[in-house]
Amino acid sequence: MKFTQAIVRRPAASCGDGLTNAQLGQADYTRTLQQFGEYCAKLSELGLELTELPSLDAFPDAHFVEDVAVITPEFAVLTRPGAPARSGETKAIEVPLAACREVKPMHDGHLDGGDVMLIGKRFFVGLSGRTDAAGVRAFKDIVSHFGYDVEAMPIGASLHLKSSVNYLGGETLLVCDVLANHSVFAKFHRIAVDMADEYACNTLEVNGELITPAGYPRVQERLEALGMPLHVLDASEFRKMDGGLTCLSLRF
Ligand code: CIR
Repeated sequence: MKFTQAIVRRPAASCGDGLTNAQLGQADYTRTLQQFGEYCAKLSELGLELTELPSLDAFPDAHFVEDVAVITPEFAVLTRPGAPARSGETKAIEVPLAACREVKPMHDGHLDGGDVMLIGKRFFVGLSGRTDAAGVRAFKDIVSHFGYDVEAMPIGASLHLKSSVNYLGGETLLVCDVLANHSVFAKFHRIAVDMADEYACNTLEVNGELITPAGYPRVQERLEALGMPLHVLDASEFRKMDGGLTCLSLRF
């Protein structure tokens, strides 16, 4: 899908207080802002026009905007995030979303945008600690009206589906080995990644170019072999908070 725009949210000074299981220490605010700035600059360099929303101090995870909405060429779904601490973030994204798409709010269940991977007219949705069956049904009720299919799949212990698998364009998936042999991915060319490098599965494709987190040379080497332009960003502070490169923006 060709993207022209992205919505991002500036991290709040409270960002180190967000939810995390990473056990890598607390995110440093100054470094978070620096890495966020580098991320935004990279998206701009790749041709996206950015809308930067203000930080929300009461919601330390709110800069992970990907979880509160899913944007397609025709509409935007306002999700119902699975973590109670994050449910209030949706209110703050409604108006910016409405400026770009017709907004379709979910009314039942729970679903995080990090569990949603769109390929063509098919959504792959992870059943996770954040996204439940009722959420998948509510999401499907909305998207099926626009001709989209939904394929739901349990993802095991990872936070989100896109913590473990991301679409790189063409027929290619970058996927953690635990999900690589799942039947729903059978027709794809799969670059299987060792669980030790799982964080690098959260590599972001933007208009034929890839942005990958620093520190994963084995994954980087395999991405280089694809021949796509590859950009490496330091995402250490986001990683401490269980967040990755896709979570930091909504592209459309
Ligand atoms: C959370 O646990 O909700 C945040 N600390 C991280 C969210 C990351 N979002 C994503 O992977 N889509």
